[in-house]
Amino acid sequence: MPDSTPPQRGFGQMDLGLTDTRPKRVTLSPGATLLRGFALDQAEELWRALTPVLHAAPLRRMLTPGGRQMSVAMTSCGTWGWITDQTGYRYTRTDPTTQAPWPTMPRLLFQLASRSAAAAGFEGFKPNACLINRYEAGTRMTAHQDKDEGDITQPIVSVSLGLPILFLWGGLQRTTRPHPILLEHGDVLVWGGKARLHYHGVKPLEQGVHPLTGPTRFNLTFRYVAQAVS
Ligand code: MD3
Ligand code: FE
Repeated sequence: MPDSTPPQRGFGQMDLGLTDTRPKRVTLSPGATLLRGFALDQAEELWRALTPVLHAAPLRRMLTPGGRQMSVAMTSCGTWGWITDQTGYRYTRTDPTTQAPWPTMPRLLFQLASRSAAAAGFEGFKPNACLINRYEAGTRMTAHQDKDEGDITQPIVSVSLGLPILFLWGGLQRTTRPHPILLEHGDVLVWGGKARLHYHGVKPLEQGVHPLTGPTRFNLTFRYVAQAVS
């Protein structure tokens, strides 16, 4: 006789009312897809892959064209890296800090970005730039558009690691009131089509400690840069 009694549940499976029932995939607006936890099972590997990149191209707080120091610390890997200084925003092939080419984009990162884009309907995404943003308590990013890539038909893929943050999703005009979206460790966002030129930013990071990243949040944004100078 087959035994139909359900298996005894250990504490490991006990439902304490904490089961995450939120949808794994959310369309925020046409072209913008949140893939909750898409990078979760690779988070530690991603973190390990970042270590040599951060060694070769140290995080730095750059100056905006207006002369203000950004609160986000940044660096890049891939063929192109995004920089800002008093002369403007642009992508370069070399790191102005080390004057060396930006570190190679680790295969694991490239593949995650490409798989994420495909999962959101953008097949064949081949990012050639990865901007790495580090947030500490109080770090924020004011509303902006990403339009330095020279090809807005290509999506941008963003991967969140570490402490959670409130992302602010705006409209095509800076004045549209943004709506807040919680971004957590392992979440992936894909922005393409109509969403590609929406204004966006993040609220100041709240204090906390994450088991992988400590008191910080990292965000990786994968881009395809078509035309650039220097
Ligand atoms: C929507 N980074 O690096 S990620 C950025 O959390 C940037 O570090 C934020 O905005 C961060 O430029 C937000 C989500 C994101 C990234 C790029 C986008 C949303 C986007 C490009 C177009 C539209
Ligand atoms: Fe952005």
